[in-house]
Amino acid sequence: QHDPNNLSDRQIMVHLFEWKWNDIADECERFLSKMGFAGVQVSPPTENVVAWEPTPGVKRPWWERYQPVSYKLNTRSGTEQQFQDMVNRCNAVGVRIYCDMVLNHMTGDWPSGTPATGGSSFNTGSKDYPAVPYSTYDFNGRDKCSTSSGNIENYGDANQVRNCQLVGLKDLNQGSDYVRGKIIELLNRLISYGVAGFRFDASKHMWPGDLKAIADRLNNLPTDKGFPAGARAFIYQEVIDLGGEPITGAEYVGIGRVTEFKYGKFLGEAFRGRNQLKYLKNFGEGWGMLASGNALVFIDNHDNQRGHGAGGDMILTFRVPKLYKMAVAYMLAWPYGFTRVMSSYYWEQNIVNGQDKNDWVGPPSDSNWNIITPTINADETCGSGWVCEHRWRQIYNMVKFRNVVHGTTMNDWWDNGNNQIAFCRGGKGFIAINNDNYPLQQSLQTCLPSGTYCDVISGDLVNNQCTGKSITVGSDGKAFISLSNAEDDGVIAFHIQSAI
Ligand code: AAO
Repeated sequence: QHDPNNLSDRQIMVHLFEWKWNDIADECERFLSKMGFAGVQVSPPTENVVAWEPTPGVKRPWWERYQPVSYKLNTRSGTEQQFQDMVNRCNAVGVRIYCDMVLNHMTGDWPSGTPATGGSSFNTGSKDYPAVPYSTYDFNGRDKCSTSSGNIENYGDANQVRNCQLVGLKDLNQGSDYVRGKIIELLNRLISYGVAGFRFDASKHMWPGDLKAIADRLNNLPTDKGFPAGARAFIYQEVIDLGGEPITGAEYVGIGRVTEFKYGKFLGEAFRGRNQLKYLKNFGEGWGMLASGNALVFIDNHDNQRGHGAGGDMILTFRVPKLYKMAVAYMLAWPYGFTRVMSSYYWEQNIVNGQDKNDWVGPPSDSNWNIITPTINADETCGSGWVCEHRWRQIYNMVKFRNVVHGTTMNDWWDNGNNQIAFCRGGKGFIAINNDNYPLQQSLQTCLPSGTYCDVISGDLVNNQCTGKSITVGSDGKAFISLSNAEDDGVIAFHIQSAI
């Protein structure tokens, strides 16, 4: 189902990667609701392996959460009780919770006695996960996977990709009624708590027919948690499709939305100068991407911001802040897909031969490896190792922009033939971006009523005054836009609610 079950005036989700449930509940109440965020993608809630030191020097990596041991809701993010409390508190302020669900597999190989975050035991040699329970019969075996390693060796072979192990992770057989039943039971439990939707991790590695059978048997969202009668869980599936492989995202659009990885890669290329911004005039379907209503889009995700997944070195992240804020602003102003904003923690990179040796580093944590609560600075930004891109003014003000212009189409496109662009949204909002190495100085058609507007990138509208730049729109709808390439930000944006 493609509808995020969002309030109609809230159109953006944020991925609070590795946040604790209590902290997310606080964030819903003190910030996300106020700023108009529709929902939060939370890290996998299911019990996972405790990866003390899988290889020397690697301790409690973030990726341990993608190795489930059971369907108990006990992780470094908190307990089942805390999870339920978060869902209730966020729903109460109109912010939805979307869970990252690892349904394709269980753990990789671990020595016996390896602990799990909820205290469950498991045996990877015999593929026993008694806390679910799953046993060896519930996994794809030699009958289905023909590679000598038992792992996916060739993404050109769709059968391998679905029936063999992804990087050694024990591959559940979603074709089995029993496995389907366990997965459905888990998802329905989350739905009963008030969860509004799911990210299906590693969907490429599951058969679309199996996912459809599972999705069809989910319960309606509960009316006693505030959802309208008959509402269905939102589903978005992680399928990396950059072209060139037999499995396509299009195979999955009947079930729900699909992560459109071309989006962030193409924008990365454009803003990094491998392409020109003028070509973004028809960004979306015109670029060979999924239909807008089938796409979940983002600039970076938790994988490709650290070299996992897909997109390579073209992906923009918080480490190139000026370009990143420009790309996020473009995404949030552009009418395509349902948008997701990434919210990261910081880690020190150690690049050796083009690869980050620290790509495993987990979230900020104390000496007992408990995740630390983000601190909030006076200017709304985060501390204690949390980057919180969603709390950067240039980003949260564009969240508001997207909400304000929602329902309109793009009009009055302008470009200078290179990397200066501007466009309007149906009389409600205007944006200009300068990614050339010279100033933008131009009188442009804005589509907004005459008046004075605050630029929401350099500042805010406070007490009927602009704390940053202001822009005057004349009776002809034109405004003089001045945006130097030397400024901190390469964007000017304003909308009807930033009018003085
Ligand atoms: C960890 C260790 C492993 C160990 C394993 C088992 O790192 O060394 O073997 O445990 O003990 C995360 C981490 C993994 C981690 C795993 C489990 O990223 O490192 O393994 O948790 O703890 C594929 C999948 C995609 C997946 C992505 C990372 O298709 O689903 O790999 N993403 C999700 C999650 C992710 C998570 C998992 C799945 C597993 O978001 O966080 O893994 O739950 C091609 C294919 C893609 C494929 C990539 C990477 O992409 O098309 O489908 O993604 O390769 O293998 C160009 C191409 C592009 C290509 C890309 C990379 O960009 O155009 O198509 O190059 O070659």
